[in-house]
Parts: sequence; C-alpha cells; structure tokens
Amino acid sequence: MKEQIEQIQKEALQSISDATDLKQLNDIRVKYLGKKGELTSVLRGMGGLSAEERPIIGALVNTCKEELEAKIQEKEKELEKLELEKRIANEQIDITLPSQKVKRGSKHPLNRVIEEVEDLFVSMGYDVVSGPELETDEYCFERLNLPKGHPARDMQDSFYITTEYLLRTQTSAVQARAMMANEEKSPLRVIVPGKTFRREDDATHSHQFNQVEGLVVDKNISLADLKGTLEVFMKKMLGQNTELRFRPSYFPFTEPSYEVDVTCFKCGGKGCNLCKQTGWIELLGSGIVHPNVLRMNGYDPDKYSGFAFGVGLDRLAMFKYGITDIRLLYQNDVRFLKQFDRKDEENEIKY
Ligand code: 2NL
Repeated sequence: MKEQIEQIQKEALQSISDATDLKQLNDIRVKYLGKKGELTSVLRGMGGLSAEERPIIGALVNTCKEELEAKIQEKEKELEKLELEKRIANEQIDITLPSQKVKRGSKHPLNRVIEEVEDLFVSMGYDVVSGPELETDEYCFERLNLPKGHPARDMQDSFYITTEYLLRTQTSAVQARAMMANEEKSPLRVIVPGKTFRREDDATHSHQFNQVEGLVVDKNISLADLKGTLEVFMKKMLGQNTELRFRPSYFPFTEPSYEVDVTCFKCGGKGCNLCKQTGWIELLGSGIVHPNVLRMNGYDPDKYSGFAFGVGLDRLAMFKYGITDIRLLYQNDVRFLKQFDRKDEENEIKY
C-alpha cells in the first residue's frame, strides 16, 4: 500500500508540474484529492489493514495530501501570474499608433465666401454687424432716402407683412441702425453680410439671397477710397489680375452711384460665353453716401462723407467656384457639396 501511495504521489507531482493552465490544475486536484479521488479511495481501502499499519498508512496519506495541496497552490499562483501576463500582453494598446480619421461635412461654398469676405474686411479694421431680417418701412426705406411714394420703391418688389413691417430687400437697414446707434457720431466702418428677400422666383432669381454691404463714414471720404477698397476686395476674391470698371448708375441712397464690373476671370477679358463676349461681368453696386442718408441717421453731411457698396454673395460664390446654376447653392445635394471638401487637415478631427 505504501508503494501504491508513493506511486500516486509521484504521478500527481509530475502532472502538477506539467500542467499548463488553471483548468488542467483543477482537474488534477479533483483526480487526486477529490471525494472520488485516488487518495480518498486508498483511505477507503484501509479497512483491511492491521491496527498497527492503519495509523502509519493514514499518516502517509495525509502528508501526501498536504504536500500535493501545497504543490497545487504553488502551481496555481504561478499559472495565475502567467495568465495575467498573457492577458496584459493581449490587451496592450499602442498609444503611438495613428488614430482613425473621422470625416466631417464640408463647408458650404456660400459660407466659405462669407468667411473670406469677413476676414478681409476685419483685417482692414471693419466691424461685422448683423440685424433683423424683418424690418420696418422706416429703416428699410425712409432712412435710406426712399420716402413713401418714391418711384424707386418699385425697383424691388418687397414682401410686406403689414403696412409697417417687411422682409428686408437689402441689408442697408442694418447700416442705418449702426449709424443711429453710434451716439458719438464717430467714424464708422462696417460690413453687413446677410439674407435679403424679394418677390421674384424664377430660374435665375430666388426670392431669398445673400448679400454683403459695406459702409464707411468718416471725414474726407472720397471716391478714391471707394475705388481702392473695391479693388482690394475684388482682387482678393477673384485673383490679382482682376480689373474693375465703374459705370455711372442710380441708387437712391448714394450720389453719385456706380455699378462695378470686373474683368471676366474665365477669359481674362477677351470675351467668352460667361461674359457674353463683353470681357466684363457686373458684380457690385456702390456710391458716395447721399447727404440725406447721413443727415437722417444723425451724421452732419457738412462734416462727414461716406461710401457704400453692395454685392450679391450668391453671384460672387458662383463666379469664384464656377457654379453655373444658382439653385445648386440651396438644394444641399451632397454630390454638389462634396466637391467643396477640403483635402487638408482642417477637414478631419482626430481623437
Ligand atoms: C447692389 C447695390 C448698394 C448700398 C448698396 C448703402 C447703404 C447705406 C447708405 C448708402 Cl446705409 N448705401 N448701400 C449703396 C449702393 C449700392 O447695393 O447691387 N446690391 C446687391
């Protein structure tokens, strides 16, 4: 029996040392030390032993059990450590790996143009101001030298909401507000980008469009200031080779008034289908602020003078990006918008 126990012990110790994971080790524990295990059955077979032999064998089984249990526990610790190391190695993250790129939508061409215009004028010391889209007759017309019954009120078919309120037909009302709000009547340099509304809706005209107007009021402002400013503006937006042509025109809020053409950027002025063979494209309206407008908004026209201009942003964006149909700007078709994806880093956020 002693040999049998020693044989079991030898075998058990070998399997313990060979075990490669915790499950195997547990199977070994059950096999040798469990209720139906090999050592337990040896103890059960002790009934046939003599009274002298019994305690000796009993003690032998117990020391064997204790030794196996100790070895198992030792191995258990070793295997647990190994498994933990394996898991840590598996779960390791390399934080120096490049992250996944997240695609963002692209910036709408109109917003791009608006931002470019704003950046340029801010760099020249202008304030960017905004105001209500629903305006009063007073600010939209009266204060801009368009009294009731003035024939020029018919120039734009407006959306009247009541007899007093209308959707603004140009952003000039905001400049009138800026002049009125400036209590010191100090020099003013503002641009006003925003939506405007007219009662027309066909293939080439939308009832709603975007424009930016500029206004400068100071002492000794002359036509030279207007021409210089618009030249910088247009060259920045459309390229340094762009030239400007001023044609006398009429606006009720400016005197004298000019429509401004730029050399066609498709043909460079030679004549093509875009400029209808003229070499020029009409883009801006402008002029020297009418003394009545200065006076009605609190500025003394004997001390101050000013210039103003207005440009349709939709047209500007179309020319800048070669967009041929104005409706594309308002349909938000992703196939169209995708073409304005920036290829640079700006288009991607990294986490
Ligand atoms: C155009 C023409 C223009 C102005 C807008 C203006 C504003 C004030 C005083 C004087 Cl407060 N003038 N604005 C002047 C001339 C032309 O816009 O074709 N816009 C798209």
